Amino acid sequence: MKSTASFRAHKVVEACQEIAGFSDNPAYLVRTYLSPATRRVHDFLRSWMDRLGMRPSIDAVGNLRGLYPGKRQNAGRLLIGSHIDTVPNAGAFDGVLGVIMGLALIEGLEADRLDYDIEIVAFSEEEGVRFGVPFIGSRALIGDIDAPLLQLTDPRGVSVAQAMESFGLNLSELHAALLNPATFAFLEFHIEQGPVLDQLNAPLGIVEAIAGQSRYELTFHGKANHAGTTPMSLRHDALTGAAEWIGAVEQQARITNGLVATVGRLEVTPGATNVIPSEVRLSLDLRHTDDATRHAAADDMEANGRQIASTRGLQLSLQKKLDQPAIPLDRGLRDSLAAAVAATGRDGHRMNSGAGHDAMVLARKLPSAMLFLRSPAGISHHPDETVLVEDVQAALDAGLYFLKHLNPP
Ligand code: HGY
Ligand code: MN
Ligand code: MN
Ligand code: MN
Repeated sequence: MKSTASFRAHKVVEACQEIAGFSDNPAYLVRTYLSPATRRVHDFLRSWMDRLGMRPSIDAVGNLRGLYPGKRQNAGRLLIGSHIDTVPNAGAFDGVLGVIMGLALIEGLEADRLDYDIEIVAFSEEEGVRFGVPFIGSRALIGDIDAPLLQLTDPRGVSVAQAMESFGLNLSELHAALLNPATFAFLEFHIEQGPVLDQLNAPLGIVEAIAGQSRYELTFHGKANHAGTTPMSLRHDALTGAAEWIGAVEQQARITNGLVATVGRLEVTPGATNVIPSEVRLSLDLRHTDDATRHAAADDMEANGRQIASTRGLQLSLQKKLDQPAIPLDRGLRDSLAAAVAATGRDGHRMNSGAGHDAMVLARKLPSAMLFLRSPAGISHHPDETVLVEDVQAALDAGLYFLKHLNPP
């Protein structure tokens, strides 16, 4: 007979796997901001929240939120949550695990209702896939939704504001999406999405700081011409220019300690076998836990891009899409998480996060903490992304201990 804790851990994994079936594409898991599959996740979570008496509601940007009141008035509120959108060809646990963990912890309290309230939030957008900028969900809680963001358009030309309206959201209610003033902390459970815990054979990680991230869109402009008649010396090939630059970016990241650089998206125009590419649009994603290092690397890479472009008779245009500062998480909460992990007999590894998370947005306004669960084989943003049931159980045990020993300010 499985123990209640083990039963609950299995239920968390099964819930994430069931939600992974709610996709915008039948061939692989992808769920972007306010897509049709989002509603199915909302329905799944809403019925769970209803069973817990949490009166779920959807805020002005599509976050699903539910409140589990404490037994004392004015004892403050702890926010727990993560995101329910995904990257294309995603795994089943990135984001949604942090929402399900919150609900499972509330169930784990059983009769032990806490003094303070717990609010669970399923952030509607964190990855930035549909509109190119991340964290629309969590930014609404700190009042960081501005007109330029609402005017961004997706590849079909639909703006953020139009997407919200078609989803039935009411932008005039943006103020109501702000953090409740009684909220004293934010806690996000998340898979590590990297190899560190797996290599240490450690189940849990306490996140000290989250790396800053820069996102750019670059376009190399060249000249289309006939692939068969144009001598190599007379070409202005946008793709070979971009390729030279991408190789240099990789080389610079390899020699800069702690820097990671990724060109994840590349579009070639006109994209015909027998035409020299006239234009290449590509993305650049830079991460580092030190902002000055990240900014210096970005400046170097831009300068090198311009140099390559001018040598090859190309033009380079570059647009900064995101500059998210690195952010330390709350020392007190980190220590309480470490104590909770130790008290439940596991070792928690203190580490930084190379991935961005909603906690880095909330941490701008609120003491925030993250507990990582091991990513077997360090795989994420991929269908093979998974978690170990025993690590989910370890996180639930530590999470319950943390909740019961948390003293609101
Ligand atoms: O890109 C990231 O770091 C996160 O997975 N959104
Ligand atoms: Mn992700
Ligand atoms: Mn995530
Ligand atoms: Mn996150």
